[in-house]
Amino acid sequence: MVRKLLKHPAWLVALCLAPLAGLMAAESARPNILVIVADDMGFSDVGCYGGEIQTPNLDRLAANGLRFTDFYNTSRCWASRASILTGYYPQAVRRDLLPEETRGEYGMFGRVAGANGVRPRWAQMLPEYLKPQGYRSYHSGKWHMDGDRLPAGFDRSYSLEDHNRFFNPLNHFADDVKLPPVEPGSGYYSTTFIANHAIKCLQEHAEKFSGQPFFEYLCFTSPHFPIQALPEDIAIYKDRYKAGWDEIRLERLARMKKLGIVDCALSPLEPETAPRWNLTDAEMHSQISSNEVGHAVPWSSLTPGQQEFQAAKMAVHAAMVHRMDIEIGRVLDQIKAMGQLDNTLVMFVSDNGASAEQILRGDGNDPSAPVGSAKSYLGIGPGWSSAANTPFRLHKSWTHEGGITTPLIVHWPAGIKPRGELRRDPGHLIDLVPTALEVSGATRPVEVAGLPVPPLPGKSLAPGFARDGAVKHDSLWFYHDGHRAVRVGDWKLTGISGEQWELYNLKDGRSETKNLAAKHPQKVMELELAWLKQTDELRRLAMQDLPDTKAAPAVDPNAQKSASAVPAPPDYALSAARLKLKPGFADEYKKRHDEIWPELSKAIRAAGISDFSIFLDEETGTLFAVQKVATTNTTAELRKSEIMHKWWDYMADIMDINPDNSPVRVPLKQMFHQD
Ligand SMILES: [Ca+2]
Repeated sequence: MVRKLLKHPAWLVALCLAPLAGLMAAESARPNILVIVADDMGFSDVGCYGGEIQTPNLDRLAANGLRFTDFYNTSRCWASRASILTGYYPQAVRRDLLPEETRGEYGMFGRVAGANGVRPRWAQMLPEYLKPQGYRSYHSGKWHMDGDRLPAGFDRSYSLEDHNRFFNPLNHFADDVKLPPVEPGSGYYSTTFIANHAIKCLQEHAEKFSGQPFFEYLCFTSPHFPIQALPEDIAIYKDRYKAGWDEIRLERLARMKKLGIVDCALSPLEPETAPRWNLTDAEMHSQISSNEVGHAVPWSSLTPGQQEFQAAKMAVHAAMVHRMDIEIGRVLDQIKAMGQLDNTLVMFVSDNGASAEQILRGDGNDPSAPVGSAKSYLGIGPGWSSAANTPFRLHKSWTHEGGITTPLIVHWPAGIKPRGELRRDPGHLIDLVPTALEVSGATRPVEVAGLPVPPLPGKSLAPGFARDGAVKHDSLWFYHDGHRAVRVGDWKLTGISGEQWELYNLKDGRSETKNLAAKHPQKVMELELAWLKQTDELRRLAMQDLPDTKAAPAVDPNAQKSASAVPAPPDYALSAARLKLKPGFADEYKKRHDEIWPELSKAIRAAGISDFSIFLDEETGTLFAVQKVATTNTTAELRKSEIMHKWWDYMADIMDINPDNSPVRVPLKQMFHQD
């Protein structure tokens, strides 16, 4: 019989509410808030980050505000939106998958998580927090969250839920009510329509609610694939990209260095790496064009026909960003006409890096349709995605810098004195909610529906408005689709799914070309532990309102379909340590565990070890320490990377014993889970 004797207290993310000292004068204590989100836009696409695309409106915001150079998203659409709106890492609110769940939509012992995940009730969205401060909230554009907009606290919403058609969407909603599909050729273009909706909301606000502040959440679907743009915008760029992606990357890097955005070498192209769900080359050639290219190969290796086709695609990408900037300008003009531009906190970000995806959805691709027109369905592919993410490595969905870095332009003349400065403090989309809370004076409830509301992991950026170096995170954590990373100061540990960790000192260059993992194994271990701790904590948060695993939904053995869709919890956990005890110790331990535990837990906490439980097997007189991160399907993966061995040695060291020198599998049915 195994009896649970000890349970460690949960490891908590540090409470990160910024000091109120960063607040500006009373008159700007309740600024309007405008969050603008681009979709799949690369780090260096806009002009003020080194791009050749004309973005005068964003450039003007940057010149009169701030640009952050080391700001991060989550590398994927829905995950980033969860962070922007809730302030949590997406995994904490079941809006992205944890390591054991990478191959399916069902995690958390049968609860849906990921792109279709449902937030815990405590994970409210920003409008709910702003409402008591008198804010009215408007949403215009992409949503990609669970639930509808009005129940989340928005007063008005235009939700575009068709990610395949820029000219004739089938699925879109006004104030959560479905609208009729748009007829092809009716003059609709989503980027313009989304801005029109925002302007309409702001006009109504000026008419009826001018005494109240507003929060406008403006989410464009540009330049996400399928690349589709207005012919007049495409015409501006039709010859611009004939020089090819290698040349554009060099041009961009030169401008970025001049602007002070980065100071590093250009990462090499990675021809072997493309999204695993992309069409094969053969499929691309038969279904799209014989001139389609599925890999980031040198531009000079392309045929003239390929070069022409590829240059035409990038002209559409540029046109999409170009039009988005024009529409942002129109929204800003409306705010200016209301006399509110000075006291509106504008924050512009991209939800992930540029995308290398080349797939077919929606109505598919008509090979006879002009590139970028309504009937074409194209993605820019890995070559141009690498250019859009200059000078960084890889693309949307990876956790190398190209996937997770976003521009952040902040503009708020009434609240930010510096003009045109750069901010190098690393930050993350989880910081936007704390920032909005601080500038608005809003607070969050301590409890929702009887459930405690966990502290936010992000930091308010407000102290950074005055000076660089004022916003410090202990660490920033990343996980998506098997790729993972953690950044602590200038150090970054990152890994491609199924591959070894890579270690970089970003101070030496953010292009991640010099892997220091072999040179600094201690640093690898230190950062790995930081990543594991955070992973553990996010799992705890995601599951804290779920039933105990013993009460997980039963899998009907006769229902094969259901059994495969909702996997049962894993049968075994890998014990990090197995301690052979002297005879008689079991009884003594049981009697005295209340006094032994405080000492033991103190030592464990001091060593920085996170979630685990200790179990006593009375029959064999064995003490097991089971690290919670290992109670998953990823045990094999973790063991491969030798994480378990490190934990094991760590435990042995702390507890001053000699562990049995082999990992042991503990049947879960013999264990009592944490509640
Ligand atoms: Ca996206």
